[in-house]
Amino acid sequence: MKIKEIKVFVCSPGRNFVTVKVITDSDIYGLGDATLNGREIAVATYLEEHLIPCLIGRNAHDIEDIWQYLYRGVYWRKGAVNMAAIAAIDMALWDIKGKAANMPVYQLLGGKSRRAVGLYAHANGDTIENTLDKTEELIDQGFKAIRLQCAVPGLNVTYGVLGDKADYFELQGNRPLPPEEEWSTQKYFNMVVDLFAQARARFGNNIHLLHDVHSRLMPIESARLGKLLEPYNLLFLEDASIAENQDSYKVIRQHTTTPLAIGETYNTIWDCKELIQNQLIDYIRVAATHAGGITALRRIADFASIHNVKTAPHGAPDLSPVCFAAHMHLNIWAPNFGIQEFVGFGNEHSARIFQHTLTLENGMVFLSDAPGLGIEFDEEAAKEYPYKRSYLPVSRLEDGTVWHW
Ligand code: CS2
Ligand code: MG
Repeated sequence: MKIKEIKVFVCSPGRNFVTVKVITDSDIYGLGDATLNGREIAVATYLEEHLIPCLIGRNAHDIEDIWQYLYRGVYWRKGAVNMAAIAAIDMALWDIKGKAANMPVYQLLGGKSRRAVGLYAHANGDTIENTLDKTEELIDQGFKAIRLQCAVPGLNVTYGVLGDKADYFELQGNRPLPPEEEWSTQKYFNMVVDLFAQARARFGNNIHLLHDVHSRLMPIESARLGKLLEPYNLLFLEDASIAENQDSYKVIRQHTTTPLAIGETYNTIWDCKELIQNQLIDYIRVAATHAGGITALRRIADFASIHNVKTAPHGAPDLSPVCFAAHMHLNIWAPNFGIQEFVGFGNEHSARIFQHTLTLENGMVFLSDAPGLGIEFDEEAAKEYPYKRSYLPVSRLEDGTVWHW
């Protein structure tokens, strides 16, 4: 079964998505997600100019050889653009193999380890009260794990809290350039411990709570936050500090028993190797789209498993429904699966483009037995939503210093 053609689509049904369609000479095709938020066109061009010409005529069944050819066979390894492109091809080839075998991808990985996939939902609010009201709504909908994020009083904007803006396009106005957001660690500490104290007082201990720091703290500050949050029993604290220097997590780890999660920006196993093998984290959050596809995530999951680290794939709205479908197959299989981030199945516009076969019930996702990834892409509908330039915000301290995020 030879690869006949590969098409790349960039569409924007509320967010920009880069979708790859690998078509074979037996007319079975597969879909992959190559979305890199704020750098979408770089990946699309990289695919079209550099990768696709090398793939036409290859056997679509050779998933491993094609992965190695694109990763090891190329002098320039790793990198966000490169790995997103490899990931999309890899996902599409798994989709094709599943369709050819008439089996869902999770069967090819080894079958189900569980009935359904547990999720955590997001409660984002302008005030603590408002965040907790949203938490209550999610609990009423059946979610058993919720990530709480609240605007920091005294700062102009807090990431993830859009105020009166409908989305990031509206936040950027007619001037699509990176919005800037202030950060103050002191002001954040004044709010965040109170948020979790009030959440536990209101909801008790039968609900999982999580929090994303977006890497804004220095390691010793993360250690302090982890200690202060211990009484509120978080499922995990995400991206407490940057771990480009993976050793810095030792500082956090030696001070607190609050479980730690990281990985949504990682491109390869090498970005988290020391974190995992030294058991400095509890959850690895790599995404199939950004860390090299299903082939790479399966390898990271197995490596994590022998070090008691669970998987918790990134599930933000800038990963397309194709990536979400790929995560569901990995999650239902991985013996060391922890939890999946979930922000809904997308808006009415993206639902016209992507049709999935998943069902949501009581805070869990159930997979169908549709062959491959179980997702369809409507090329004609996608054309109605052309690409719109968009950026993630940049973070600065109150004195103007560019800060981590
Ligand atoms: C966030 C993301 O979902 C998360 O955990 O960190 O919203 C992240 O900021 C975006 O995916 C960036 O592209
Ligand atoms: Mg995050």
